[in-house]
Amino acid sequence: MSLLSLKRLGLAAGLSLTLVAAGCGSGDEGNSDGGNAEGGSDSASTNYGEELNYEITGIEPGAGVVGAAEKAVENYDSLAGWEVVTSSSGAMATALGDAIENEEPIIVTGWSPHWKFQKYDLKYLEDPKGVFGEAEQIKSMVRKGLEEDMPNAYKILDQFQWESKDIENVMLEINNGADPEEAAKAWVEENADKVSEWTKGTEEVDGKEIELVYVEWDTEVASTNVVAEVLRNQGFDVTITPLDNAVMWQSIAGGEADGMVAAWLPGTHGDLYEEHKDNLVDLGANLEGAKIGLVVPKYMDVDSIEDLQPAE
Ligand code: PBE
Repeated sequence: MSLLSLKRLGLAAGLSLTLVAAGCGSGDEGNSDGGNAEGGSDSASTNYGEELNYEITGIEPGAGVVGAAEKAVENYDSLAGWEVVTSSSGAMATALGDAIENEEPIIVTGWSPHWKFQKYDLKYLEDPKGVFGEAEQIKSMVRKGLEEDMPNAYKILDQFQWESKDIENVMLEINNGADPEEAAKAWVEENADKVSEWTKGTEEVDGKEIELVYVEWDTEVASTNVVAEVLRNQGFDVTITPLDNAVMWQSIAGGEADGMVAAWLPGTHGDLYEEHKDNLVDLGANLEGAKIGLVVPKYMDVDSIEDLQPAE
């Protein structure tokens, strides 16, 4: 679907809903029965809960954003009786695309950077209780002993650092059908200046084996493939292994894998970091300004989690 027709969809939906969109956002906490029967005087009066069967479209069960969404269900009266349905990042993206094509409501566990914000008109629902946290960093973690064993790889992982627009370019290419390794290769070729900052002060090696671990989230597919490509260009024999989130952390702390660039902190993976921080090496941020939350198409007449209606 073209961007133009998407915009038109959004506009049509926006117009038909404007009439009922008066005065949003008065925080009526504790008033859990303030839903459908109020005549639309307060928050958005479309009962999306009913239309959505009180379901939030989640991703992998181990993802931090799924845990945060479950916490939101517990903490917001407006989400009483809702459920976070887990699946995979790919299934979530498909469900989002289908809903937008049909101009239907949907609420997903979302995050940025992500190509979906370039492809669709989306918004984060306001989170007045701060359950999803503030802006985050994506950090790199390596196993203890890597610096001594592979100083050049350690230095590259330590120096790896880019911006949202960089990773989003790679993500968009992959979403448009490029093989992740090819997309990474192309980005590395086109961004030689940036890459040379990451390899600065290192020497090439001769086929030394290194294993990076990640989770198959779109962000991490992009970043891990780019770092792998840079290491390959320096002579490393790189394996990248997709794992469940908790297992990814465990494998670095246990020294089975060498490194990862997929740690979302301080919030999203805060509990995993606390559990493993004494057994790994924190190399700091590789990206600033990441974020998680509940994400909806802009044509939905809802701005805050508190505007939703509980199941009863
Ligand atoms: N994510 C992408 C992950 C971190 C990276 C937001 C889906 C999570 O929720 O754990």
